[in-house]
Amino acid sequence: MLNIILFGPPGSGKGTQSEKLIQEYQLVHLSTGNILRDEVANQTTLGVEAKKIMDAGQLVSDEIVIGMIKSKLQDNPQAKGFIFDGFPRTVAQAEALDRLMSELNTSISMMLSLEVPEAELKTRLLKRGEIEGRSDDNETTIQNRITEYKNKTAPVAAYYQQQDKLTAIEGVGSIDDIYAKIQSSINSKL
Ligand code: B4P
Repeated sequence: MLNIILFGPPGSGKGTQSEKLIQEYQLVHLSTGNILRDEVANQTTLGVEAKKIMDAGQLVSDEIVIGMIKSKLQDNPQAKGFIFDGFPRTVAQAEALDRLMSELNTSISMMLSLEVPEAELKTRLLKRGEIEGRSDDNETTIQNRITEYKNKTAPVAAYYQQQDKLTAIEGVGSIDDIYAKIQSSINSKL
């Protein structure tokens, strides 16, 4: 199985590049952000709670997102592999993912980390806020999301570096140029 983690700060292009990857490599796309936004849109009990946390720019609890990923993995027994987009975001989530992968007799193949300077992240997310009206794409929430990333999510890269699975990708430039770099990283490991 090909199991890829697409990693990076908010606005680094994880969702954007995932769309291209799933088409080419026929992987199942698991975006915890999208799953949570579906819960919000459907006004489930989880969605109502999650909306408050997301609008504050904080991370939803590990227990909830790990449970969501576990159930999506069980829903896709025939998958050729998975692309994890926005998960894991804490070391506890990374450890849980390793356990879930080993229960499926597989493992994480690689983590691709999109590197983008903070000023560019803010510009992109403010622009998306104007275009799509996402309630967490405003100046205060964006700053909180970046702070949460630095404190809780950035250490996840070291976790995969210790396993020799981390590849950094320069995430500034055209979407197609960035995708070409991702493609060549994946193809060199296939
Ligand atoms: P996510 O949905 O994961 O939000 P994100 O990090 O902002 O998205 P992404 O990084 O994928 O956006 P993209 O760059 O593609 O999470 C939202 C919230 O959900 C979190 O804050 C948290 O509360 C919660 N959550 C999610 N997962 C969680 C977890 N595991 N644990 C706890 N809580 C969790 O797009 C950004 C913009 O940049 C787009 O407009 C795009 O068009 C643009 N863009 C992309 N590439 C570009 C490029 N090369 N040049 C210019 N613009 C580009």
